[in-house]
Amino acid sequence: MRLPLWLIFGSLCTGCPSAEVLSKPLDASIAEESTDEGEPDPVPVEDSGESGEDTAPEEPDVPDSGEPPDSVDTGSTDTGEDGGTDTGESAPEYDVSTLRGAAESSGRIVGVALNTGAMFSDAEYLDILVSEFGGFTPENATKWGPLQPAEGAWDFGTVDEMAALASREDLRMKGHTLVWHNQKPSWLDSETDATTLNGLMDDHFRETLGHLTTDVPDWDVVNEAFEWDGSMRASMFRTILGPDYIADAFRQANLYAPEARLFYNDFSIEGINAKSNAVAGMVEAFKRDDVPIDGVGLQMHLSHGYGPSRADLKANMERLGDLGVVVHISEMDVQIRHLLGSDDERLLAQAMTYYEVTSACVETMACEQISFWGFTDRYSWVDTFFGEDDPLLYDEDLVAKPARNAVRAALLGEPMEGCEDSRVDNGGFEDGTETWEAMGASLSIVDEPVHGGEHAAYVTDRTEAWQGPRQSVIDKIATGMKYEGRAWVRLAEGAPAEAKLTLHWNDDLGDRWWQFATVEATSDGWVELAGTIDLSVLSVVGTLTEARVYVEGPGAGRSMYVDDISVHPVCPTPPTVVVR
Ligand SMILES: [Ca+2]
Ligand SMILES: [Ca+2]
Repeated sequence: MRLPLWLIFGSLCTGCPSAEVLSKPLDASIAEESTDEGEPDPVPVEDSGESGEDTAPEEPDVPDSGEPPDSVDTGSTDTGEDGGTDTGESAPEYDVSTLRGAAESSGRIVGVALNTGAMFSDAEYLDILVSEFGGFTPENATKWGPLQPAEGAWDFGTVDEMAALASREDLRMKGHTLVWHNQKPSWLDSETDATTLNGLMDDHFRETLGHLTTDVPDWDVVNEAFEWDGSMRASMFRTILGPDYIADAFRQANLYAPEARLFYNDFSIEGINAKSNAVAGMVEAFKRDDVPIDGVGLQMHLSHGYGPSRADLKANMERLGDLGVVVHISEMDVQIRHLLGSDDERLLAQAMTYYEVTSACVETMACEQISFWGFTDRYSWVDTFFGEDDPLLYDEDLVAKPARNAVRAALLGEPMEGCEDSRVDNGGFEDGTETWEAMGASLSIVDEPVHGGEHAAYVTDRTEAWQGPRQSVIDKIATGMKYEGRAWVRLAEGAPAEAKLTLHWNDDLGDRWWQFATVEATSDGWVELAGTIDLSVLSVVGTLTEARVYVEGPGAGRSMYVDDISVHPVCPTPPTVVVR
């Protein structure tokens, strides 16, 4: 229940980059801090299990990966042709109980990062992966370092196994990534000569793309080449080869894999900002200059409460689509360790972020694929790099979380679950005064007047305006959530007076109150109190020790009736699914 320091600083800094800036230094800033380690691999699980050299497993009896099946090539989707629909009568039946089927029902792919260690050691993991997902991206195995650990020596053992898996299970495999400033082989680091580096890139592209050919129909060619302000990252490639290295890499990749679709991939280009403007500008220039680019991957490493809005995501994906490329959400995960409150509610908050992003995808013609950077909290780079977290769709016991069900619901255009129940119990006082207290006043139950049901609360012996029915919600709410609070009030007698619906909580700043609804109550009839509690991630500082909802009324001596108090989470609007 402690707020991380970076969040506190974030809250104080008006000019700070928010959202993803704080949340997502994934491949990027982390690695920057350890630049000279040959492999600042951000994905610990794989490495801890088996480090680069020994990843090549025994050869099980899998099909020869040199013989790619048709299914790997095309899967169920066609390439970014806007407007293409394939839901005619001949459309296959989709098992929409799985994420894969739910995605395929609108012509999309749902993918996942495939963890090398887990692939070879965790059968339960692999069972879920092949039933839930329609594609995968090797988490590390197709990066330059793991593929070519020594100059001129390629190790395709692991990726051949992966290609065989893709073939066997009809999964679309996406290579990641040919050029990146991280996880490149350490022997490359000392290179300073442009001609030599060009030659080494050419070798790597030729061997890698030539070996995998149609096993891997999609490739991230260049990863993370831009900075926040839209300038180019001063990687060794940019520094040695000059600004045209990205276009050259796409041309080279196209030379050796003319059938493959080629992607640019980056983080914090999800919404419209200086960095995504630079990427859009690059795509536009590539299209103009006939540089072969087919798609853009938005990594989407998010921290709940800091991500771009659904409308912002859509606008960005649509403009990329208008430039003639498909869009993949390529590495999504959602950190929640900074959320305070009930664990169930924290997982619901996370599910909402997954739901919003998935909704943005299915509402956008250009969005073809949504992939997650792993699917189970058992294996995630987030915990090691940021601290214990639960960023993915399944928990550590491989049980589906609300996030998984939210993704499925959004893929199908269905409402998300979990927002139906009020976070206060017995809000209609049908079970007497159970769960309620009156903060020093007297609380009793009447059957006349009532607003709903058969009973209402009657508050008497009031000596303070704030005395009214109160209930703790500390076990039921969390930061990062938005709630709609409602209550009905009626004065027992006398002139009209204000009534309020209030949230009280205690954190490191002490006792804090938020009167989120106010109304003029009368003795003539019931009036409604209604308001929104936007319990953003910055609302609470430090440790949350109390949280209570209560109704305030007129001054001392005056009595009031209260009924139908509710606090409901506000759920995202279901998407209108655009079929590709
Ligand atoms: Ca965890
Ligand atoms: Ca009632």
